[in-house]
Amino acid sequence: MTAIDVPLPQVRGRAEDAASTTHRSQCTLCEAHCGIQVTVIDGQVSRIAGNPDDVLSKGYICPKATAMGGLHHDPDRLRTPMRRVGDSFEPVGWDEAFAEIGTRLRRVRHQHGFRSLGMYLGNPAAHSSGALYGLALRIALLTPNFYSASSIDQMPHEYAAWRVFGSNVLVPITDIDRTQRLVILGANPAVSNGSLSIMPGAKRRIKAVRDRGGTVVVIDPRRTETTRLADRHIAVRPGGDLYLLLGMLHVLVTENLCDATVVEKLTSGWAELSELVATTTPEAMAARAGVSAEEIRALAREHAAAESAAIYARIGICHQQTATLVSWLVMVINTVTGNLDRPGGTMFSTPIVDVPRLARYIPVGHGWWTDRSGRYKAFRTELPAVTMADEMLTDGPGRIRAMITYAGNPVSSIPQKGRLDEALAELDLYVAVDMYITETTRHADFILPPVSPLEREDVALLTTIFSVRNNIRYQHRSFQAAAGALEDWQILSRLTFELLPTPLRRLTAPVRERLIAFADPLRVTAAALATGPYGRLRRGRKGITLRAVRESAGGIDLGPLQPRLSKVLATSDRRVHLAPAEFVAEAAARLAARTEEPRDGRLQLIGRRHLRSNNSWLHNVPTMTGGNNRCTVLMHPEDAAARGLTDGDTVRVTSQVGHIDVELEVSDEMRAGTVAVPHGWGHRNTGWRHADSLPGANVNDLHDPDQVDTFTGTAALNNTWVTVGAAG
Ligand SMILES: Nc1nc2c(c(=O)[nH]1)N[C@H]1C(S)=C(S)[C@@H](COP(=O)(O)OP(=O)(O)OC[C@H]3O[C@@H](n4cnc5c(=O)[nH]c(N)nc54)[C@H](O)[C@@H]3O)O[C@H]1N2
Ligand SMILES: Nc1nc2c(c(=O)[nH]1)N[C@H]1C(S)=C(S)[C@@H](COP(=O)(O)OP(=O)(O)OC[C@H]3O[C@@H](n4cnc5c(=O)[nH]c(N)nc54)[C@H](O)[C@@H]3O)O[C@H]1N2
Ligand code: SF4
Ligand SMILES: [Mo]
Repeated sequence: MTAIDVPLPQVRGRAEDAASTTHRSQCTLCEAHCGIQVTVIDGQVSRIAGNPDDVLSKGYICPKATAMGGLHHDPDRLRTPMRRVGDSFEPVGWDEAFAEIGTRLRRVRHQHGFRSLGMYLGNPAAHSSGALYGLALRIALLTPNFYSASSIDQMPHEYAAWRVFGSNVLVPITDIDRTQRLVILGANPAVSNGSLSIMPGAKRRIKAVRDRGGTVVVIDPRRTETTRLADRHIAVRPGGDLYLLLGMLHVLVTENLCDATVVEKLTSGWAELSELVATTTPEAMAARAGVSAEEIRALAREHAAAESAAIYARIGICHQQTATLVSWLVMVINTVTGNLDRPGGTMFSTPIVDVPRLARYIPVGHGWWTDRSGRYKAFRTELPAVTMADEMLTDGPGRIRAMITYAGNPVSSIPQKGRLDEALAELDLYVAVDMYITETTRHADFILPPVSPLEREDVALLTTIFSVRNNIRYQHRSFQAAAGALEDWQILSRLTFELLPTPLRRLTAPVRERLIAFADPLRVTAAALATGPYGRLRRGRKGITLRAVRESAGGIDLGPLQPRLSKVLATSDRRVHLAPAEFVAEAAARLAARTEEPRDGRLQLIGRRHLRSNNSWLHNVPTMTGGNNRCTVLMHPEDAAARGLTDGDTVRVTSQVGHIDVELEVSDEMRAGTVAVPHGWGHRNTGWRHADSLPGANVNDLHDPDQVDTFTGTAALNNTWVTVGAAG
C-alpha cells in the first residue's frame, strides 16, 4: 500500500448476493469522463449506470459507457505482451520484451542518430495520466519526430490561442451553464459531449440555455442532433466559416456594436482588425459563406445584444485550410463583444494544477525545427501527423527507422494515401503500446498492452483543465488487474528507462522498480494537488487532499469558471492580440483570391460522429455496432436524384487521391452539395474479429495529406471534393 491508499469505496453490495458489488468509477472513453457505477456479479460486468453524485456529469452517461464492460471482457483484447514472429505474434515476457526493445532502440539511435526515432501519441492517451509518462518518454527519445492526434484535431485552436492570448493552453472554455446565447460552430455536442469545453450531458445543458430564456444557434452543414435542440440552424458551406465570421465582424465594427471599454483596456490590434473587415460586408461574404447576408447581419447584432454570449467552435472548423483563421476570429468576436472572461461568455479554468496560470512559462517551441522537407514548423514540439509516412519512407539522413505509437491508430485516423501501412511495415523497429491488434499495430514488432480501463485507478488532469466547471474527480478500479499486468504509465516508464544513459539503465531491477513506483500517477497527482490552488500548501487545513477526492461520492466541485484573464494572459504586452500580423495577411490573401469552387458536379465531403462509435476503436464491441450499417455516405435527396442513386445503393466515392465503396443514405439533413462519411471504419486484417466483419471503408483514403490548415498542418478534411456514382 502506498501512503495515499485507502479502502476502495463500494457504493452498494446486495446483501442477498454476496458476489455482487458496485464500484464508483469513470467512463474514460471520451473527455467527458462521466461518473459511472459498475455492477460486477461473479467477475462479470452486469450493469453500468450513471453516477448521480458525479459533480460534472450528474448521472448522465451516453450509450458508449456500457462499452467499458465490453472492452474489459473482449476476448480479442491483448492481456500479455506480444512479439512478432514472421507474420504473426507470440506472447513474450515483459522483461524480455523491454530488454530486446531497449537493445534495438539504442542500436538504431547509435547507428542513425536521434532523428531516426519517432513517436505518435493517440487520442486515448489524453484520457488517463498515461499522457504525462508518454511525454516523459517523448523527452527521453530526444527526437524532433514527435506526432499526435492533436494535428488531426485541435491544433488550430491552440495555435490561435497562442497568437491571441500568448499560450497554446489558453483556449477559452465556453461557459455553457450560464450563457444566454450559445452559438455552436462546427460541433455536435449532443453526440460528442463537448471537447476542449468538456460538457457531459451536453443535451441537458443546451436545453437549459433555452429554458432560462436564452437562444441556441447551430452553424453546421448538416442538420445534426444538436440542431434539433436549437432555435436556429444555419447550414453554412463547409469551409465557409471564415467568410461568415468576417461578415459578422464587419457588422460589429461598422455598426459600433463592440464593447469599447474592453477593446481599449484589454486589447491591441483594433486598427488592423477594423481595416481588414472594412470591406467584408455580409453581402460580399454571403456567397462564399453559403449563408445569406441577412443571417450574417442578424448573427452579429444578436451576439452583441445578448446579455452574455459565446461562440463554441470545435472540430468542424479545425478540418479546414482556414482552420486557424476561423479559430482566431471566434476568439476575436467573443472578445470584442465583451464576452471574454465573463460569466456566460468564454473563460479560463482554475484547475488543480493551475496550467492556465503557468501558461506564460510553457514554451510552444514554434519553429524550433521543421520536418525534413522544410514545409512544416514544429509547434509545441510536434510536427503534423500527415508527414509521418514521408518521414519513414523518404530515404536520407534523419529518416525514421524506429517508431513508438501509444494509444493511437494513425493508419485509420490520418489521411496518408495508404502509405503509412507500407511505411510501418518497413521500419527496423516498431513498438505499439496498445491493447488491440489494429490496422496500425498489426505492423508492430512488439505490442505492449496496458490493463483495461476498468482496472485502472487514476485522476486524468486534462479533464480538470478543460471542463465547463472547475472540478476534480476520481476513477476507481472496478477490477484488480491480473498479477504482473502493467498500466500505461508503467510500460511507458520502462521504455523511458531503456533510453536513459548507461549508469541509470544498469540499475538493478528492484532499484529501477522502486524509482518507477515512486512516480506513481496518484502520488504525482497528490503532490500536484497539494501545491496547486486548492491544495494544503496554499489553503492549510481547508486544502483538498487526494484522499478527500478519492472518498467523495462523485468528485469535488470547485465552482463555476472565474474571471481571471489578468492572471493568465501570456502575451508579452499583457493584451489580447486581436490582429496577429500573419493572420491578417493570410485572411487578406484569402479574401483577394478567387474561390476555386469546382462546378463539375463534385460534392464537398465532411465527417460525422455517432453516439455509439468512438473514433476507430469501439467497433469490436457488438453492443456498439448493432442495427444499421453506420459507415454510409449521407447525401441530400436532390444530389442523389441528380445522380440517379437511391437509398441503400452501394456507391463509389472518389476523390483526387483515392476511392471507397460505401452504402448510400439519402437524407435532407445534409446541405445540398455536401456529403458526409464517418471516420474510423473499414477494419480488415486486424485482431478485432467482430469489427473486421462489419461493412464500411476508411474515409481517410479519400483525404489528401497535402491539403492542410495553413498554420498548423492539421489535415483539412472538409476541403475534400468528391464524385459519387454507382460502384463499378
Ligand atoms: N460519440 C462520439 N463522441 C465523441 C467522439 C466520437 O468519435 N464519437 N470523438 C471525440 C473526439 S476525439 C472529439 S475531437 C470530439 C469532437 O467533437 P465535435 O466537434 O462535436 O465533433 P463532430 O460530431 O464531428 O462535430 C463536428 C461538426 O462539424 C460539422 N462540420 C463539418 N464541416 C464543417 C464546416 O466546414 N463548418 C462548420 N461550421 N461545421 C462543419 C459536422 O457536420 C459536425 O456536425 O468528439 C469526441 N466525442
Ligand atoms: N476523417 C476523419 N479523421 C479523423 C477525424 C475526423 O473527424 N474525420 N477525427 C480525428 C480526431 S478528432 C481524433 S482525436 C483522431 C483519433 O485518432 P487516433 O488517436 O490515432 O486513433 P483512435 O481511433 O482514437 O485509436 C485509439 C487507439 O488507442 C487504443 N487504446 C484505447 N485506450 C487505450 C489506453 O488506455 N491505453 C493504450 N495504450 N491504448 C489505448 C485503441 O485500441 C486504439 O488502437 O482521429 C482523427 N481522424
Ligand atoms: S459521454 Fe459517453 S463515452 Fe464520453 S465519458 Fe460520458 S459515457 Fe463515456
Ligand atoms: Mo479528437
